[in-house]
Amino acid sequence: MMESMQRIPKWALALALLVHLGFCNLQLKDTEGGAWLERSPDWPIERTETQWPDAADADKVLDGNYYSHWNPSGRGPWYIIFDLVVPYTLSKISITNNGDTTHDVSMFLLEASASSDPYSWEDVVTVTEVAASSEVQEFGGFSATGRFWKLNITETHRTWQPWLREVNFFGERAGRRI
Ligand SMILES: *[C@@H]1O[C@H](CO)[C@@H](O)[C@H](O)[C@H]1NC(C)=O
Ligand SMILES: [Ca+2]
Repeated sequence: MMESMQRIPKWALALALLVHLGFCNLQLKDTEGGAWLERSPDWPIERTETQWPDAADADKVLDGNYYSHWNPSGRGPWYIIFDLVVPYTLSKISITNNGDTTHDVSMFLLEASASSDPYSWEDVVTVTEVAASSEVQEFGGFSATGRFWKLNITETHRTWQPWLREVNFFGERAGRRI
């Protein structure tokens, strides 16, 4: 057994390994179904208002700038409705909290709707354990399709309004398979 193994040239083993890794990669890509979406500041079409529409409106969660955040008014819940323009099937969302605990999201609901006139909201996921942290936090384990997405922040760690730095969506255009 050992003797016959030793006769296989090293380059052939390396090649087999590379082919194997490549294959696994492709499979992974396929089961994950998508990518982190390129975002547009025009996506928020409704949101809880802010006293600082220039500096801290909902578009600030989509600008790729860690240092800008959405600072909505009121005592909650606070929400943003995103219009992704075309339907997407999403399977993950990520949010970046401020990291000061006081203004960090602790719970949110995500809902999807195919249309806006009227909306027909369907529950997608309820997340009850968002950490008080300024790290990017990803939440998956769902798959839903819609053009309109509602992020409803139902609780923060200290009941103050959220200072939400960033939101990202992972998925792919609905009805399109690579
Ligand atoms: C957000 O969730 C709360 C609790 O379920 C609900 O009362 C409220 O109406 C929701 N807000 C929106 C904009 O859907
Ligand atoms: Ca930002």
